[in-house]
Amino acid sequence: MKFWKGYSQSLQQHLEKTVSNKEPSQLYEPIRYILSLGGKRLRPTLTLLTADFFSGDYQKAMNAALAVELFHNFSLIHDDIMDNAPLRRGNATVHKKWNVNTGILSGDAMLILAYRLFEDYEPELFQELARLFSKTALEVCEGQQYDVDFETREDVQIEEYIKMIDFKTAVLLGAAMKMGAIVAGASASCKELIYEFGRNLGIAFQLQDDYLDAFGNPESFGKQVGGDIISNKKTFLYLTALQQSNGSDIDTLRHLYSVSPEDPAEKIDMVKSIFESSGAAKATLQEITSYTNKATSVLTKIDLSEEKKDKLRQFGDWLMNRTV
Ligand code: GRG
Repeated sequence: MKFWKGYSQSLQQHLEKTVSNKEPSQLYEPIRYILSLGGKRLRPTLTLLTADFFSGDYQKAMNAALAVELFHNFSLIHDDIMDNAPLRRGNATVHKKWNVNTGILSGDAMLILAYRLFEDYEPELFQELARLFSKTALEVCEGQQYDVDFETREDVQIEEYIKMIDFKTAVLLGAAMKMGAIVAGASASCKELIYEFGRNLGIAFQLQDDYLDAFGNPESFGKQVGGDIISNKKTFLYLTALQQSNGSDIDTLRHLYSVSPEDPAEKIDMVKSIFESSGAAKATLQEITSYTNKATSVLTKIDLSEEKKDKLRQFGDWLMNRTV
C-alpha cells in the first residue's frame, strides 16, 4: 500500500513537535516515550487520507489527525494500567517503566493536548470536530466499562460483545475518517458514509486484534500473546467457542476462565485448542471478513472516484490480513 506511506513523514514530524521541549519531564517523558514506540499510526493516517481524498489538502487535517493519535495513545496508557499489561508495542508499558500515577497523569495530559489541537480551526469546524471528538471519547469510555463489566458476567451475549467493541474501538476509526471529511468540507452524506466505512472496519479490526491476541506471533504482535486468555476476557473467540462446543469442553472452558494460575502457559494452550476444535477460531476469521465486506459495501454509495474507492478497499484487505 504505497499510497498509505505518503503521509507518515509529515505526521511524525508534527507529532514530535507537539510534545517536544515540554517540562516537567516526569509528565512529558512518558508521552514522548509511548509516541516514540510508533505503532501503526492507523487512525491519524486515516484522517489525513480521508481529507486528501475529499479535498486534495491533507495538511489542513493535521491537527485533527494528531488529536486522534494522542487520544488513542492516552487510552492505551490507561488501558494498560487497567489490564496490568507488561508490554506495549514490544516494549515496557508506561506504568511498568515509571509507575501507575505517572501513567494516569501523563495520559490525562495527552487527552487535554488532544483537545487543544482543535482550537486552531475556524469556529464552525472547531465545533463540529470537538462535538464528534467528545461523543466518541465518551463512547470509548462506555465501551471500556462494558468490557470491564463483562469480566464478571457469565451471561454475555455475542451481540453485546459486538456493541462493546463498536464503542471501545470502532467508533474512533469511524471518527478519525469523519474528521478528515469534516475538515475537507465533504457533504453530509459523505461524512456519514465514511464514518460507517471506518466503523465497520473498526469492528473487523478489533475482532482481528482478539484473534491475534490468541493466535498471533509473539515476535511480531508486540503485546503479550494470550493476554486476553490470562485475564479471562470474554472475547468473540470465547463466546463462540462456548456456543459451538459440546458439554465437556464447555465445562473445561468455563473452569479455565475461572482460574488465574501463576504460570498460565498450560491454560493458554488448552483454551486455544478449544478455540480451534470448536470452530470458534474459523468463525472469528469469517466474522472479520464479513465486517470488512460490510465496510466496503458502503463505498458503493459514496461520492469518490473508483480509484480512491479501490484504495480504501485495499486498505480494508490489508487490515484484515495484518499480523501486527
Ligand atoms: C475515553 C476518557 C476516556 C478513557 C479511556 C482506557 C479506556 C478509557 C479505553 C480503552 C480503549 C482501548 C485501548 C481500546 C483498544 C483499541 C485497540 C484495538 C488498540 C490497539 O490499536 P492499534 O493496533 O495500536 O492500532 P498501535 O500500537 O498500532 O497504535
